[in-house]
Amino acid sequence: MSTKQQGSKKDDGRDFGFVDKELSDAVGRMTYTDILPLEERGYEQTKAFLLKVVDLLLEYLKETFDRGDGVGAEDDEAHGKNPRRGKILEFLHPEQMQAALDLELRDEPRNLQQLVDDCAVTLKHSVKTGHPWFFNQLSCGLDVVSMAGEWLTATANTNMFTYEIAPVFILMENVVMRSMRDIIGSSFAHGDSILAPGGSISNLYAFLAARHRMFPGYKEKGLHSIQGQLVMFTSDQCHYSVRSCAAVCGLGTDHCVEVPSDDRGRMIPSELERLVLERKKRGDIPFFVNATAGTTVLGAFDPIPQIADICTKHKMWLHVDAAWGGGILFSRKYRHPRLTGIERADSVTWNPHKLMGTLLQCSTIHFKEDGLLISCNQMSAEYLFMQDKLYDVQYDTGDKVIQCGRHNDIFKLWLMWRSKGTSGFERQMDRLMELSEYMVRRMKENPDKFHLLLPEPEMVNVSFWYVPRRLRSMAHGPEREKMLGKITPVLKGRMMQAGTLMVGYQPLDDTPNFFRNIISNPGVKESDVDHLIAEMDRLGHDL
Ligand code: ABU
Repeated sequence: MSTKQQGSKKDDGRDFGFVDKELSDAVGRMTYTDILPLEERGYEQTKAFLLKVVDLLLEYLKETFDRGDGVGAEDDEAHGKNPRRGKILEFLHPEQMQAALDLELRDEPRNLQQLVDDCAVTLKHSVKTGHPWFFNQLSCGLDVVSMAGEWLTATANTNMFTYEIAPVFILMENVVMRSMRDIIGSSFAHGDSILAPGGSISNLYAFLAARHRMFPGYKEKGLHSIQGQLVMFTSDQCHYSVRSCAAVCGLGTDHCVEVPSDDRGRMIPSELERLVLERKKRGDIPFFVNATAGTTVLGAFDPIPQIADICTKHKMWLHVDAAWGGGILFSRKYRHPRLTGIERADSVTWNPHKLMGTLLQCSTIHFKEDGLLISCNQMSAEYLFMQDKLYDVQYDTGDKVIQCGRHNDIFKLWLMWRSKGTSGFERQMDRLMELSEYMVRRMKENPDKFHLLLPEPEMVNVSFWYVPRRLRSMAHGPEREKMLGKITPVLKGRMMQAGTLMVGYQPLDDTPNFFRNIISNPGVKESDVDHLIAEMDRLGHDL
């Protein structure tokens, strides 16, 4: 009798890769009650089950790095070529995916073989974001050491709020945060930092600390303790989370003033000062400026020194959102002028899960002033943060944040940093930037097919239109841009159907849809950029 559950015509994942997915009949028929933790003598069957899952993960890993030309070649001899080789995804529309998958939850337990099949089918239909032809998001790639760290983290399964239950991880967090602050600059050496669930929440922590620094009464007394309208400033190219701070913290988005940017997407400092003075004249209280170091679409760096001068003059908090561009701090070659002046900031957001390639998610927020986080956010929950514990309770970092439970995002970063050393990160940043320069060069060699929005990007964001044959002789201008803007999503759709390339696109203000290519995967090579150039042309020349 089959160990598979009956009555389903859904995809069972058995054709995922060439790994043997069969548990022995006896183990396959078992359920969760036969393995740990319910069956304390169930180690052997637990191990058999988990090893099968690990086999699937390794198969997925192999596919992730397979350009269709070698990884897993031994499989070709034994089984014939895997049709998924060289593919990032096999696209299905939501209703097709729904029809293919059995996702329903039932009253009765499923057996272990079914769970292995569930894992196979999940991996089979996932997008391989670590594939070198996935250029779609800011976070691309799959660092194997960081992944090993995430496996360990999942197994250790602890919460980061107290030293009591996360002693090693809390100490690692201290070491890594101190190292990151040292890299930001010596003015941050005696500051404070914390990991947060994403860059948006990191920016929120900066906002909360800035308000607390200027209006410490807000914590107890709330909005009425501030006599006047608080106003924050950010460029019109900033990440939307900055506006979200204004919405969730009681300012309202009307009081998050968008400062115009120049034609490269950088905040114009004279415009910032004009808008600050305008708001002051109205009687408002300008208190917070966000400078972006690496905007999401164009990869622009706001001019921090000039913005810092204005903040000093008008006594405003300077936050640098380097969620995206922070990794460049490692690079002596590219750090200046992009991040020059960052040490003058009061707070800095920096996401290792973006340019540094740490596994999702890993986001950090750093403060120049120590003590602010705890003073701003501490609620002294008696059941968690007792002051009479047997160890030094300053290591119970959980009371510095507005969350209670905090995921362990540090081990995968610490292990990755150990593996590369600081110099390895510097090499990685330089390589990503050089590859992006290579891509720009290749596009400039094909000006009939590719039109760059920024001929000299500051970051690994390369923004461009692909030009199909019929529009190549047309002079570039608003009319052609409008037509290219319509073609862009169609070409993206073809990429996804083919499964051989993924590049993001978006409109930007009045500019119609264009592609934004990101090289943040350290596994990308020049030949992958050549693949992108050729594949876009193969899929799009007739549009
Ligand atoms: N938080 C910004 C991520 C956007 C992107 O990956 O494209």
